[in-house]
Amino acid sequence: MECEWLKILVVDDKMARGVGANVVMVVAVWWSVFTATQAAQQNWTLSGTNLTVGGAVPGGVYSDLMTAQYLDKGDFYYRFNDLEYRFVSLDNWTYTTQLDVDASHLNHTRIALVFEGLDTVAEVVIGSEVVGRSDNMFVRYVFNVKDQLQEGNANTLQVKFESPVTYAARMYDAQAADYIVPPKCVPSAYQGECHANHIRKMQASFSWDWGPAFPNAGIWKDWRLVGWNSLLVTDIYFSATPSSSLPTTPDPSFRPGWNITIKVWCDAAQESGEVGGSLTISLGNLYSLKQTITATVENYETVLVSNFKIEEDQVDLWWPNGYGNQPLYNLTALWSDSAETETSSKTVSVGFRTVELNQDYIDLDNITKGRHYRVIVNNVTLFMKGSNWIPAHILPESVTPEYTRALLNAAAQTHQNCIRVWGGGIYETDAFYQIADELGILIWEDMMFACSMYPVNEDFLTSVEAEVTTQVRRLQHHPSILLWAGNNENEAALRDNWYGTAQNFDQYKADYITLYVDTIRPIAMEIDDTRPFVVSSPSNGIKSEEEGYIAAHPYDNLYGDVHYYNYNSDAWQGEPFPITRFASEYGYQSWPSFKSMHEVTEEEDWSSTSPMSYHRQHHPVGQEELALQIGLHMHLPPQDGTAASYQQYLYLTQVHQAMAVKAETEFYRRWMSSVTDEGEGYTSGALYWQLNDIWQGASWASIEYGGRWKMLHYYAKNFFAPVITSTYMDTDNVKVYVVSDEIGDVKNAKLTLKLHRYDQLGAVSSVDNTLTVAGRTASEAVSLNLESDLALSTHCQKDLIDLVDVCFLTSHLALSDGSYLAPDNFYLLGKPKDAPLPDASIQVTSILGPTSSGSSDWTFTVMVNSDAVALFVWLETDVPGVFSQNGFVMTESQMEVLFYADQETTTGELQASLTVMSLTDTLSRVYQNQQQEGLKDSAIHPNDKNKAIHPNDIRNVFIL
Ligand code: BMA
Repeated sequence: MECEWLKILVVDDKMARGVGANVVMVVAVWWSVFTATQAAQQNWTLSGTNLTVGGAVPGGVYSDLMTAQYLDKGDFYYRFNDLEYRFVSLDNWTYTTQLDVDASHLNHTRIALVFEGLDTVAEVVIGSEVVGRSDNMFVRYVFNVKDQLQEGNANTLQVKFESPVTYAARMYDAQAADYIVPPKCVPSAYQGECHANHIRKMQASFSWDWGPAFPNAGIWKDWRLVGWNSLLVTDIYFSATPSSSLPTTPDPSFRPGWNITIKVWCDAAQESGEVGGSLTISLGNLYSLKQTITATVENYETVLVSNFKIEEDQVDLWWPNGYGNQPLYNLTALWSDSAETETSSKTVSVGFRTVELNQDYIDLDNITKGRHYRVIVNNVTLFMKGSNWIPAHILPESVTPEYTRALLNAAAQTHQNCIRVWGGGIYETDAFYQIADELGILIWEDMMFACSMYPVNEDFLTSVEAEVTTQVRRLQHHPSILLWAGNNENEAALRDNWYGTAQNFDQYKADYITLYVDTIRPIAMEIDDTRPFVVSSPSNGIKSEEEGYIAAHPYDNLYGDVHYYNYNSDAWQGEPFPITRFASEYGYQSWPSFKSMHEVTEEEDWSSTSPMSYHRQHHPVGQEELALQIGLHMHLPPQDGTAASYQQYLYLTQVHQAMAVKAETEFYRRWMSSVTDEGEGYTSGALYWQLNDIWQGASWASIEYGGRWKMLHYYAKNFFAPVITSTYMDTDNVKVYVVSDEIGDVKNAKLTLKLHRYDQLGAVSSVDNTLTVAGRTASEAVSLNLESDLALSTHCQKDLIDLVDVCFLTSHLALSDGSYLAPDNFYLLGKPKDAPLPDASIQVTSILGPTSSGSSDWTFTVMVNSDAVALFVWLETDVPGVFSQNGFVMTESQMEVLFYADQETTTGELQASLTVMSLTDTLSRVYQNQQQEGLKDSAIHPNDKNKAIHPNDIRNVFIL
């Protein structure tokens, strides 16, 4: 046969959508049925009961029905549409297309349909013959179809999806005939579907405590029909070990040699036996070698191996964000058959770094003090600063690489160097990890198992084996991936009987070990021997393993990581947070801005107690906890159905969240380099829960759905800064810590602590200290007595108000030349609700720009003026972009803030929608309401000591 040489690009979703070009899979084969472009342009229909519409592949049923306007009640996230549209997930859906095949195509040894992802339970049919089945959203399926195809376009391909909800229920019932694998269902507050743990699908698609249920179906990743005679390159493994030890202090000029191992996984045209050909490996312009290889094929697969060395001084180290650059090198594996008539190749980008999760005893002379849980990159112990990632949309097809990049950029801009991909979502897109590689964000990668027990029948385990194989092979080469973790919270759930497993503990424990220890772990470690595997998060790490994988106290502060949530005590004042080795989850809820809520609500919804607010609050008693937390420090405005009071409520939730997570994160950073006599301390990481939102609702996120920064995200920019000051009260003493993640020491730094009165601009007194800021150390810089050192009673008298309610502190750390070494920080000695907070009048007095800065080509300088001290000053605009700071405290009459617009913007456009508010606005509202309601005589301004309590004041509801 005459050979037609078709060089085609078969690309992952990132490439298809035009993002960065580093991970490009190039398949040049003798013949291929569809190029990527053809595959993408192939027409599909989607059919359900009594309905046929156009289908998009890759895509999903919900989106197709929306495009076809069959879903006619508006946006997916509008009001109660998650319930309105739930019927979609209860139906079965079929995608259909016609495959046009030339006679010449049919001669190839193997012809296969390759699906990078099918969501989830489907039968793949050509004509009337079933060619394959899927039951796992995370598996790459390759179905042989040579015998089912015929010449011409009469090849009808159907992918028939069963409702994920009914399938999960069927599996649950079948399992329950033996014993129940709980939880039976999510809490009713989730408004979700049951039995997500019985289907290998995004667990959160059945609902979570921050998101809706949209159990989707569809061909959610790329697919192709391909014919070949030899090998197709599918994935590349990359291992680089330094040939000499790295220094423990980073030295940019140190560029060691590396021992490299490459493995190339291939799909073979034949089922078994030997295949001859050549493998060419090229690594940037550093290395290229063609080797002749005879590969042994088993079950249509083979792996090709190549070892080589990179000499010294050839490559730069890849560093996490904040510690250096992220050089990436293109690695290409090219297979050619012996006759050199058929080739297949793939290019990925790789980086040179080492990672270790160190669990040494902290004190070899006293091992009861426990073990470290610290991340060592390139031989340097680094504090992990970051957050937890959930899916960026409930429908994966709705997430663009641009949006992913915006979210990860926002993490990098706030000094985050580690993000945990949480186990109830998806193994993220290629674009996600590529962007993380580029930004230097280490990825703690959970396997997708969360908050449940899971079945361990043969079918389930077989499916999980394929899942782990698919995903670890796909992702292994990314320098950003720090570790694999088996599951989210299932060790703790089992130990603490979250789902009523105690009566049959031994059974569930055995199942747990079967799934994570005996099935997932060996596969992951066999494929990827370059990074650690931990069985669960939280866990005690090695200690959990020693205790048979279900530790007696999985939340032990002396071992492993901890998830910590407490909504009932006073987080602002540093309630007793755990002195853990690694805080991998902690957080507090808030609501998104009014601008976000406005998009999906109607006026009748604008109250914290409206049915809509409860509908979007999936965390049981979350609204009450939020009210309690706000009431501890501020005044909850009466919810009178007006936009203003609702807006103030939303704002207060964000203030509360920002302050609480600030206090907790500073606490963890303060414990970085010290330890108690019992061994608590040496905290090595703080990953707050959670970075991003899935929709507009109450959640722990610091970034709203759509990308708008909440106050917490602005605070993260400060509390994760490389060097911070952190103040707290230890009985009568004010302690100021300086925490530095910098590698080197900084001499002659000047720390200034200022005392301020709420009713007076400027400081009333201040204390200076000169110090050396030690690198990668947290230490107490000063300890001052409020009375003797800061003369509290001299400066902070006012009527009958407590001294600590009249004054507050700010801290400043500067270099000897006066420039800032750390962001300014503040510490409230008392509670704002008890403070004589003046009615500040805050104005934006000028907007200058735009100019070009490193952050944006449209950077504006916004001057904010106030006639009085103001807390939590909050700027908002409709123009997409971020401020240099927000939610700040004004102690001077003027503040300069930069605004970085995402798009071309004029001063007029920015000015038109720019608003400013502060805590005073919520206080005066309480006051006004008291007056309106005839409480004038008894109602004193809430700033005054003898204030009356407003009927809606939270103090009437809760005993504090
Ligand atoms: C954690 C997570 C999630 C949850 C969050 C907030 O424990 O693992 O399951 O969304 O708490 O409740």
